[in-house]
Amino acid sequence: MGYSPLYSAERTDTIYMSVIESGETDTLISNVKRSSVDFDSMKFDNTVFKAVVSKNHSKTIKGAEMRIVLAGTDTLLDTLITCDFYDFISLSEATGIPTGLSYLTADIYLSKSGTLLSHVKEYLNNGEVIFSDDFSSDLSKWEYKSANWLINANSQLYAGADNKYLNNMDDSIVSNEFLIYPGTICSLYIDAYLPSLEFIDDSIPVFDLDGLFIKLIKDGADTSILDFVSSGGALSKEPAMRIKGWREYVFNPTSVENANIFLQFISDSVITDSGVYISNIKISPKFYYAESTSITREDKNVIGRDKIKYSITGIPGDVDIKIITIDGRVIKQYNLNNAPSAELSFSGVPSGVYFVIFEAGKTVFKDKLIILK
Ligand SMILES: [Ca+2]
Repeated sequence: MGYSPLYSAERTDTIYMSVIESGETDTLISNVKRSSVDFDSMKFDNTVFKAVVSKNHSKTIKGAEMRIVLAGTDTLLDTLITCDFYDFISLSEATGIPTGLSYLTADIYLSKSGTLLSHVKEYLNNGEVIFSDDFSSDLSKWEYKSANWLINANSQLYAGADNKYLNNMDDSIVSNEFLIYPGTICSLYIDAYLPSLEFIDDSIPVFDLDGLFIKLIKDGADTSILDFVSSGGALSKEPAMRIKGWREYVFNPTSVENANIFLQFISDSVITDSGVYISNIKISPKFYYAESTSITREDKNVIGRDKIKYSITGIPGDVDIKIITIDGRVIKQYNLNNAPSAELSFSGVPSGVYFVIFEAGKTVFKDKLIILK
């Protein structure tokens, strides 16, 4: 039997081959595993973008071309790395400052000889928790509820009355709308007391009749069940079952979508217990950026320098800069608008101690310099 082996070191980790014996002729099966890449970690704090990218197999991709694009309304970073791709590629790149965006996207394009092998897109939000409620005050973060949803004295949300649930309940509560990103993590802290088994006529055990559905609504229509915290299940010796702790769900929409959390408590017509209490809900993005503010002098050593450079990050708008003497005289003044850096001239300034004051709204930064000439 003659055949040409498939050779594609860049696209595959291993080519699995097997022969199926079918009597008269043999059939050769090959299984080609495609290379794919993913972000292991990603950190973006509006001055620098740091990422570690790995692939799904251990085969080295020689001469890999990896393009990474970070974009908001404008492209903040578009970099091409050409290298032999061993286990991982890490990069650290200076970036611009995003303003007023609800999200950024980060793309990896992995190519070899102009052929795209893998593309992955991730979303970064602006560091805010997407949705959270600790039920410490009211239900203002919820846009709809049927009767029987209450917050108790321990700041727990539950369905029922007087810290117990009732028979024949079917009560829903829907959160305000929020944005979800691929990889968004939803955490709920639950403390539940439910009958472990329910008996009808003292003889027949019945499972899963009372409990809380946790659902996700996407774009106001598409509802999926994340969990059902319910009675029954384990054959416990205890008449009541306790479920306590954080429960975590990962949302993976294909792009940024509007969503709501939908809680629905149901019970049958016999046997009740305390019920399901929720003390915290947190929904956070997988990746986010933090808008940090800093003014940094680029050189520690200022001896013999006529010009001193500062880099400014995360301060949009006007920045007033004053150079003052130790006795408070303003000797130079500058005004910058949205500048990423400032170069201050000390030409003609005699040796001595000076303060450089940066003011931008509430942000004040002071630097002390000893000028020696
Ligand atoms: Ca029941």
